[in-house]
Amino acid sequence: MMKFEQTFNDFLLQHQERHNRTHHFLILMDALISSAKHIQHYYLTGALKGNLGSAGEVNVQNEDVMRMDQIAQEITIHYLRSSNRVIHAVSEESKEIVQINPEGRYFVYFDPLDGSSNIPHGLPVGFLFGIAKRNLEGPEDGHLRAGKDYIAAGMFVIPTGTFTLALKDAGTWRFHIDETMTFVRPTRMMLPEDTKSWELSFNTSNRLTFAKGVQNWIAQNEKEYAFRYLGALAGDFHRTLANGGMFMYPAIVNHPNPKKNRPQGKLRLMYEAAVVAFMCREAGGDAVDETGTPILGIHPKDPHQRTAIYVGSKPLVADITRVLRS
Ligand code: FBP
Repeated sequence: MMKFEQTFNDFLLQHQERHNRTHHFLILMDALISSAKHIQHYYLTGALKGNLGSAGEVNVQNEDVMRMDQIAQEITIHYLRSSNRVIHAVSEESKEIVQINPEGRYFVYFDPLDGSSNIPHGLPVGFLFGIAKRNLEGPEDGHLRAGKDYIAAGMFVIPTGTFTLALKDAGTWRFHIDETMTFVRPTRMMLPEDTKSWELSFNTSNRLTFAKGVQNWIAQNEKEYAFRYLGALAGDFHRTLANGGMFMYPAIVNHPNPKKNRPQGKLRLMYEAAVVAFMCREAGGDAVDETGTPILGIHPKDPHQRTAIYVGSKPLVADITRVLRS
C-alpha cells in the first residue's frame, strides 16, 4: 500500500474548515507558492544565465538593486495579479504601493528576495510575506496594517526550498518539499525551551556601534550560547525558530562615522520585522524594537519604515527588553 504525505493544500483545507476561511485564502497562498518556486528556478540558474549581478539601479532605500530583485518582483506581482484576490501590495522593490484589484480581499506585504549581500554568491536568500484582510464589516480605507492585524505571515528560504507559514492563532508550520516540488508534511514549530540549543545571531562587526546597554548584554550572555550568522534574515530566523535563542539587528548609534548611524534600525517593519515577529509569536516567542516596544503593535506610518529588532525565545527577549527600557 503506497503511503502519501499530507500536502499543503490538505493542511490548509483542514485549517479553513476549523477557521471558516474561504477558498480565497487558498488561491492567494497558491499565488505566493508559485512565485517562490518560479524565483527559486531563476536563482538556481542565476549564475549560468548571468542574473546574479547588479541591475545598475538603486531602490527606494537608495540601495543597489540586483538583477534578481527585479526578476523576483516581476514574478511576484504577476502571480498576485493573476490571483485577483489582492487589493494592493507593499514591496521592498517598489517605492509606491502596487494597486492591484480594488475588489480584492487581501493586502500583501512582501520582500521578494531578502538577503541581497548573498545574491552574487548564490547563497541562501529569502522570500518574506505578510497578509492582512480587508474590513468585511464596514468601509475599507486601505490603511497600512500593524503586524498584530496580519492573518498570516511566512517565508521561503531560497534555494533550499523550505517553506514556513504562520496562521493567526493557529501556529507556525514548516513544510518539506517532495520530489514533485509539492510542499508536504506540515510540522508544527515551537521555540525549544531547553536553552542547550539556543543561538545568538547578529552582525558582530557592528557590535561596537550598538547602544552601550546592548553591547554589555551581548558581552554578558554570548558565552552561554552558540553564535550563527548567515547575513540573510530568512536563513537566520529559520535557525532561530528551530534551535531557539535570539536574532537581533539592533540600532546603530555609536558608529565612528556618525553618517553611518541607523538609530531607526535597518530592517523594514512591514515585510521583514513584522513577518518574523508574527511567525515567532505563533511559535511561542516574542519580538521588540530598540525601545522594548512589541514589533507587532507598531502601526506603520510609511510602507518602507525601518525598525531595530530583537526576536526569538521569550526569556531572552524579556531580558534584553529590560535593558532597552532602562
Ligand atoms: P536586504 O533586504 O537589502 O537584503 O536587507 C536585509 C538584510 O539582508 C537581511 O536579510 C539581513 O538580516 C540583513 O539585511 C543583513 O545585514 P548586514 O549585511 O548589515 O548584516
